[in-house]
Amino acid sequence: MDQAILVGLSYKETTEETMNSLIELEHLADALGIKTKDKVVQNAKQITPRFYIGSGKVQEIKTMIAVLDIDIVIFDDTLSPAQIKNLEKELEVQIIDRSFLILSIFAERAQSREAVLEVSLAQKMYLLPRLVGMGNSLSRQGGGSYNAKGPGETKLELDRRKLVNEISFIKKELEKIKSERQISRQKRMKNQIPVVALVGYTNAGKSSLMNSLSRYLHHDSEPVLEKDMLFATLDTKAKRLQKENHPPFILIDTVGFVSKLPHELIRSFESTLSDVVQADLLIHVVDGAYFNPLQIDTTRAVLTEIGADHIERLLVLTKKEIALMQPPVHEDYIFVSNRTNENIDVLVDAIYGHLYKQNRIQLLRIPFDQGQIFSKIKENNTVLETRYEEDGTYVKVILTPDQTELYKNYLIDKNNKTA
Ligand SMILES: Nc1nc2c(ncn2[C@@H]2O[C@H](COP(=O)(O)OP(=O)(O)OP(=O)(O)O)[C@@H](O)[C@H]2O)c(=O)[nH]1
Ligand SMILES: [Mg+2]
Repeated sequence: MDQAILVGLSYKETTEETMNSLIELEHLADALGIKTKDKVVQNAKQITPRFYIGSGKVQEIKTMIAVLDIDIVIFDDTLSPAQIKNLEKELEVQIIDRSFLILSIFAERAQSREAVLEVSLAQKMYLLPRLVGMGNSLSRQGGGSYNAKGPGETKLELDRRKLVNEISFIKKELEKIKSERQISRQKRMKNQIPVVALVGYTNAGKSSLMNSLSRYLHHDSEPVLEKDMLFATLDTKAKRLQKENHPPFILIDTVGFVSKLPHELIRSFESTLSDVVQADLLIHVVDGAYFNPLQIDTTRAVLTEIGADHIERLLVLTKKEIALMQPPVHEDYIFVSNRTNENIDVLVDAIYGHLYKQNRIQLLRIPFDQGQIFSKIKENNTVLETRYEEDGTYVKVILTPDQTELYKNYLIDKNNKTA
């Protein structure tokens, strides 16, 4: 097992914030099987260009490396290629930064072809600007089959060109997958089934919530993977759920967020995250037992970055049955347990409330020879009252605006009442 020292520089944030960030970094390292032996925080007014931290601190870390038998030093922020090189030379151990760590976890977890491509794209985009001055360390990771060496070309130029080619190849492959995704989304739109996406910090309980909603709504599909692990979910899973006598909705589970998520990742996960951007409603899932308000802020920041901040949001806290107190959240939320199913019913009602705010109670008259219309309405809507008369079946039912348009020929009561 590799042993590491974690290093944070506190210059924009408080020492406490930097320390919290290092605790999270420890979890990230742990996810890769790297053991944290110690954490170092330096308070400074600015970054030291040569080593990122001050040279006195570098010497201190050098001593710790010898004493603690350290293999890796992990920095909480993104280092420049030159800083990595200088630190490597001075400390004689592997130097990595937070982005590299997160990218490595994603690479380890990726399973589907799409996720593998997305992660690989992010890693290559991360590497590209770091090629300069990293000739040596890159050749460790490169090793492709390019032998068409032009005259006078250096290894570096070749590596660079190879990387650029690979990046454009992966982008094209992802485009293809994206267009298939677009088609299935169009199909969904055509059926006008609203989409609800689960978003939130990694390990908050999104996949577990998808499973408890599926259980509650008697959806007999395979449960999705829920696991006490950072970034358990990398692929998008969609399920069509429906409460009895209610219209269906599509529920989407996708990748979790973390603070300082590398931009390369956000960019390469664009097509996966586009499901989130297209959703009609977001369920922002927050860990209610190990509550940390920073995780709410982080999720919001990522949502803004991917352009999903305009979508309506429902705040849901999980792990109610083990929470020791009511978390200090200054807005409305639903506190659920995926273990005991407490308040899952409340959440379902809230989802319907949000999706169908514009629903109205309508009175329809359906002629007897149109039985199939009546069956369809019964299947997808809340029927409040049914009366059989000479000229047909009278149905009092809650309709969406689209359905009202669809059934306008059967409408009796033109004065809409709010559902
Ligand atoms: N006690 C308790 N544990 C829960 C609850 N909800 C989720 N968990 C646990 O929390 C851990 C993380 O749950 P996941 O559903 O995998 O979390 P996620 O948000 O999908 O995480 P990523 O896919 O990694 O982003 C798992 O060990 C779950 O069993 C809950 O209501 N109560
Ligand atoms: Mg998950």
